[in-house]
Amino acid sequence: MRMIIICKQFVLWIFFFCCLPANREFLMLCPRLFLLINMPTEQRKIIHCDCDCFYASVEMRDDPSLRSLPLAIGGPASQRGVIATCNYEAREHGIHSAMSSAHARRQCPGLVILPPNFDKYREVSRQMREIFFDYTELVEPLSLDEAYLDVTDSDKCRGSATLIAREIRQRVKKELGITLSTGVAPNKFLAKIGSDWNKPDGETIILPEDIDAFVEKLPVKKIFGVGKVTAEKLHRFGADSCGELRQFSVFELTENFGRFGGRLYELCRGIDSRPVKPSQRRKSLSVEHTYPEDLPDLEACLKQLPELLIKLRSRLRLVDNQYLITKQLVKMKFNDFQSTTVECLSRKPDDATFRELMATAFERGNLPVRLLGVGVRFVDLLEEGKPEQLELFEDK
Ligand code: TTP
Ligand code: MG
Ligand code: MG
Repeated sequence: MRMIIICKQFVLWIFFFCCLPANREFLMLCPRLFLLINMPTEQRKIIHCDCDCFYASVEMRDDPSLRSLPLAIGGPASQRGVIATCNYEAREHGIHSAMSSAHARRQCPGLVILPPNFDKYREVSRQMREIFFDYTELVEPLSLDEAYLDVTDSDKCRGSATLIAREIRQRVKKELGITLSTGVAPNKFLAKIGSDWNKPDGETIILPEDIDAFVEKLPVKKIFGVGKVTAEKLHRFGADSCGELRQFSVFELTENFGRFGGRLYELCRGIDSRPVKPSQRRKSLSVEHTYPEDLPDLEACLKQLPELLIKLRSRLRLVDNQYLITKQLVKMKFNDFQSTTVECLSRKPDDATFRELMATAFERGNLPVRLLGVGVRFVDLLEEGKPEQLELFEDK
């Protein structure tokens, strides 16, 4: 099947190049050919996830008294600082990213400005990626707070991208204490627009049959790569919406916008064939649980271990066989919010060692426990270039 598709693309490209110099008018009359060539060969299911006011959300989670206040994260107003982000409360006062802190303070005198804590944001980002990896290995992070997921072949949530996105939002809220918005669509372009469409804590689902109507009304400014200058140029052309942009041929657009013209021609029709490119593969896999009531002692923690290990095993079975386990670990967060991770070298993680690691972790804090995690670290055999079977651990 894949061979047939590749051959189809190949034949179409040859045809396209033969026609190009000889008969431009032919292709002008035949724009469908251009689309046919650039059309993705299979129907994809892409989810774009983006956290809501990310840095501010993490700070509000750790200090809920900030929730009702206009809050910004950035450099101090007294030292020519700049706002990195702000919560939605502050946005109502006109505060936004990249604004000078001094200006923001003048505009909203009650604004609380906190310095960023990048270590904390990186940790939340890592935990969020672990959640994404439970649904697919095809995760392409774009920044700390956003990523594309290709869930075309995922059998989680009965294979429904809509349900996967919903479950991810629920899990991020419950396990990490922050909200995120998602866009579900057949391609990256539309999924990214979708995640921004109903922010905060929102979802947008764009089904293949809805693409045409959705994109037609979309302002050209929403197309990535269309900045102020291009938007003004397009406005002079009489194209403020994607629907209006469709009246121009691919040649008119490339003549006026260079290579980007071809992209514009596709995007204003909702076509984007870029694949999700996982830029980094997972380095660990863990299962964590925050308990509604603190676990008072080590015995109570050990009682939770079997359930955590069942979940860990089932997730390990889902990852492909190109990882080699090198370590096993236990994570513990105490009721004073201090957390600790204890790990040891291990090719075949076993329950007895998990119990020992848990005891060591508990001794470090000796306080009631609010979160427990168990996991493994990997060597990525694809990177090492020597595929080897993943070893699932056995009970001892
Ligand atoms: P964004 O996802 O662009 O913004 P956001 O998550 O704060 O808000 P939204 O709900 O609109 O998605 O960026 C993610 C983080 O990156 C943001 O929390 C802070 C940081 N950032 C900067 O440091 N400078 C900037 O100019 C922007 C836009 C973001
Ligand atoms: Mg964001
Ligand atoms: Mg973002």
